[in-house]
Amino acid sequence: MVSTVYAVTLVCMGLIVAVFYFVIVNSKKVEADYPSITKKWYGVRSKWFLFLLTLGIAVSFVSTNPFPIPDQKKDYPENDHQVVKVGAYQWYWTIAPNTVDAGKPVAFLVTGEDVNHGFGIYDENLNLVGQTQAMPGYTNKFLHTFDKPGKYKILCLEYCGLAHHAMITELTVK
Ligand SMILES: [Cu+2]
Repeated sequence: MVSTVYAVTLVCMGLIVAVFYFVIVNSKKVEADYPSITKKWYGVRSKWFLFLLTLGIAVSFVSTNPFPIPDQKKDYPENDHQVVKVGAYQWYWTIAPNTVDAGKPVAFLVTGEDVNHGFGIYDENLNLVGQTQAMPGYTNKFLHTFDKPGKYKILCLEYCGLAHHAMITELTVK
């Protein structure tokens, strides 16, 4: 048994020595070939890089969409909108007036009266139309023009305590 182990060990050591020998001998040969290999593959590499760069720019260009929210300064000239004052409380909204006209810009002046809330406007299918933070001590202005008349829902978008889920009110767009 012991002699078998010795024999196997010797054979394995021999194999390892053979592998090292093979690698050392052949590495000298590869070193000699190196300039021709690098010349060829550096060329391939720079072409591949240019290809990926072009592809990246093209994909970015095609997949970039315009920012979905209109420019709050440029697209809404000062004093040319309906003003809606919004207060967020635990756990209800004050919203005055709660009826606005479609097709005319609306400025929501939003503040939090106790803790942080999130003012979120949803359409009848509960798709988010727009949102801003309702923060104590700040009045955030959110400008939006409603295209379609209907009953819009106001939901709180920031967890604000026990009855956060019940902070729902309605905005009518005529
Ligand atoms: Cu809330």
